[in-house]
Amino acid sequence: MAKKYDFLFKLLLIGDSGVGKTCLIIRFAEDNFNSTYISTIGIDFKVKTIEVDGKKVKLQVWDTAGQERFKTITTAYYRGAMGIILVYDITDDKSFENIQNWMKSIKENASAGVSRMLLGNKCDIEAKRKVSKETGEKLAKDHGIRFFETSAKSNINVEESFLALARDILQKSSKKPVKEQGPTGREVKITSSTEKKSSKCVLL
Ligand SMILES: Nc1nc2c(ncn2[C@@H]2O[C@H](COP(=O)(O)OP(=O)(O)OP(=O)(O)O)[C@@H](O)[C@H]2O)c(=O)[nH]1
Ligand SMILES: *[C@@H]1O[C@H](CO)[C@@H](O)[C@H](O)[C@H]1NC(C)=O
Ligand SMILES: *[C@@H]1O[C@H](CO)[C@@H](O)[C@H](O)[C@H]1NC(C)=O
Ligand SMILES: [Mg+2]
Repeated sequence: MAKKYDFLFKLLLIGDSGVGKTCLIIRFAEDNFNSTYISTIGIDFKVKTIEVDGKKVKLQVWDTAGQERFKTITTAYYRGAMGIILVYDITDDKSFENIQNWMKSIKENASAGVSRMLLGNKCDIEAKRKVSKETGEKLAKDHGIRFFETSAKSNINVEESFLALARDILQKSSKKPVKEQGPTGREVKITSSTEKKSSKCVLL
């Protein structure tokens, strides 16, 4: 039997409580959205296998609780991550200001070579926007990392952003295919049927 994947990457999502980390992961892994808010307790993960430049890449995506009381548990997972996705909510100034603190947490607790990416989520709610796209872009540029505005609800830039991060990690790690099976989970192979949704926050 052919091996199921060539690479296994561990990704981690961090950011304030309520910014939409869990919804982004559910949109990415299951292509679903449910507006009922169930705040994450501690840590959780989902897996999805995607194809990046002809390679099968299994992504193990760790979802962290944004609530302060879980900080000790969640920071313990930073070290094993190859990619860390920082998420804020474009309708919530405070969540954007806190990105600084999340960056500091990465510096203190993650591996030195970790790939980072910044996401401004909930870009479907333009009427309540507090953080301009330019402000988000500038912060990402200052840190030399990728930036996307996303919507887990309207499915904007979710797959695109995960794919971009996976590609960055793939290009960094090169030539280290995994030999054995990782933890079991749902394997979903996606084909590149990336249909572009027209929206103000689509980055071209
Ligand atoms: N309009 C809109 N609402 C969203 C979007 N993503 C998430 N939400 C809503 O925001 C709320 C919080 O989403 P979660 O994904 O649970 O937030 P979280 O970052 O995982 O929060 P914690 O688990 O507490 O850290 C829920 O009510 C979601 O329905 C989005 O893209 N657009
Ligand atoms: C959304 O999630 C809640 C809580 O799990 C559930 O009760 C509800 O039925 C879900 N809604 C839909 C449309 O699936
Ligand atoms: C994260 O970093 C802080 C500051 O260096 C340290 O006190 C804490 O123990 C670290 N946490 C983990 C889980 O390593
Ligand atoms: Mg959550």
